[in-house]
Amino acid sequence: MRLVIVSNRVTIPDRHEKVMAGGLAVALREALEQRGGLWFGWSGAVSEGAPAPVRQVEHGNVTYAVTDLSEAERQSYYLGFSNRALWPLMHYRLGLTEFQRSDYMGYLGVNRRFARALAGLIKPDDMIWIHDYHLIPLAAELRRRGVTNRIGYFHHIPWPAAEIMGVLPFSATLIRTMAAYDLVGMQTEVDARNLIDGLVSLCGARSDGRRVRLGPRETTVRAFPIGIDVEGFRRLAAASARQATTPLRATRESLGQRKLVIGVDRLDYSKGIVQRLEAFGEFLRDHPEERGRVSLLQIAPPSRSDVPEYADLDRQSDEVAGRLNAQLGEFDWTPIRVVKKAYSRKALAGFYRRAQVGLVTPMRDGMNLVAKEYIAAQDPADPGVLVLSRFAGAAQQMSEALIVNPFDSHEVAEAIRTALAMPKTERIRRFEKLYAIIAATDIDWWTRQYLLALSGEAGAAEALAV
Ligand code: ADQ
Repeated sequence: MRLVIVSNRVTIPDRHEKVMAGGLAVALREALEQRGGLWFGWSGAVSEGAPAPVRQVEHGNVTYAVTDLSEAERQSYYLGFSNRALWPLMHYRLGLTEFQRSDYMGYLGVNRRFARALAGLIKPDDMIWIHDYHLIPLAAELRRRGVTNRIGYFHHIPWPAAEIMGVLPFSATLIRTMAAYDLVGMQTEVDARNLIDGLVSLCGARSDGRRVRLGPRETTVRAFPIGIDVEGFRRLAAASARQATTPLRATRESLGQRKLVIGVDRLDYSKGIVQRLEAFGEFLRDHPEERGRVSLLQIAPPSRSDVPEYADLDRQSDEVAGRLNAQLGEFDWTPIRVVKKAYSRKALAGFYRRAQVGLVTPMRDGMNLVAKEYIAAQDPADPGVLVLSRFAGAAQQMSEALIVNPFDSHEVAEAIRTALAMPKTERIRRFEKLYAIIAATDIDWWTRQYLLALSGEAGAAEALAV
């Protein structure tokens, strides 16, 4: 069966591309290249003159089919409903959730247009795999056009409790469209349960464990925790440590013997970057003996800069880092370095490996691939320690990390101290367990599991579960 992937953004690879931020893009490209197929979605460009045509580009065994959005569509579907309503709501940030009826109409309009374009590209036995919150109603729109193929959906971000989802106007109408899928994949069991509860309590569905019946259709809702290419990333990190690429060598030279704590995130309020900087400041204030001995490197490339809440965060993170550096720094020591740019996978792997502590403290996160990348990049003979938010989906699997509540800056500060002081034997013990779990549930495992379940071989998929 040919695989058709649909996601909001499609980046057609070019030979010179070195830098790629965004967990979704990284994970999917790897999956599709292994199998071949079609990848459909927004080109990332804006053009007027509706409806925008679909352009197709062949690249290896993958066909990329992309369409532009009009500026009005970008505003309503992408910036408005997806990123100012669904994103904050699904990350439990009710105070940041901005609902506009016209944005919702734009969101439905783009999903309808995508369905129309996609229906013409689908072959009878294609298996369709749709990704993420931008495209929730896409399967319902495809079904309306008579598409009977197996259609799956994977939700990369948290799915909140029904009480939270119920805040969204039209939530029942939107959630109901989930029943058009044969399989819905969530990052964690909690997310899966929340969706089932929502379908039952807001839409009147009936459920029997993982299966939900709404009208004539039956949908399976299950957790498939996403993984990374662990072995590939481990090799990159080892090579990066040997070769000392330019940014890495410069970091080494500028740090000297100092220890390094690292944070790597898109600049997004869900990632808890400002809270993390404050917690690091608290750690230095509470433990003055550590001053001058350790620095925090926060790598945070800006994203969604034309959403006002992101521009605020950009300013706020500069202010907090500047204030803490001014209060705590010395002429020859800068406590916090914030670098707002993207790096190659190899440079990133090298940074992780050089860092004694990986600080992954989102306020809420679907999974968080950085937690897994940090572990994959460690030197097994002298590994660093992962400090991980209990509100990242990754915490469900990675219980040997130091698990913290990111809302409690004192707890995070103490975890940094514990991590820096942890004896090597304990570091190795924790690392080995963490590495084993991320290696057993890597990106190959994830795609295999999901596609087995979507193709109807659910029994086989269950047998693979760990
Ligand atoms: P994201 O919110 O983008 O993904 P995450 O899972 O952490 O979050 O993935 C970020 C990716 O971007 C990582 O692979 C990281 O290496 C890369 N990246 C970040 N900063 C970078 C930089 N400066 N230079 C280069 N690369 C950088 C969403 C959900 C997550 C979920 C993923 C996958 O929000 O919860 O884990 O999808 O499902």
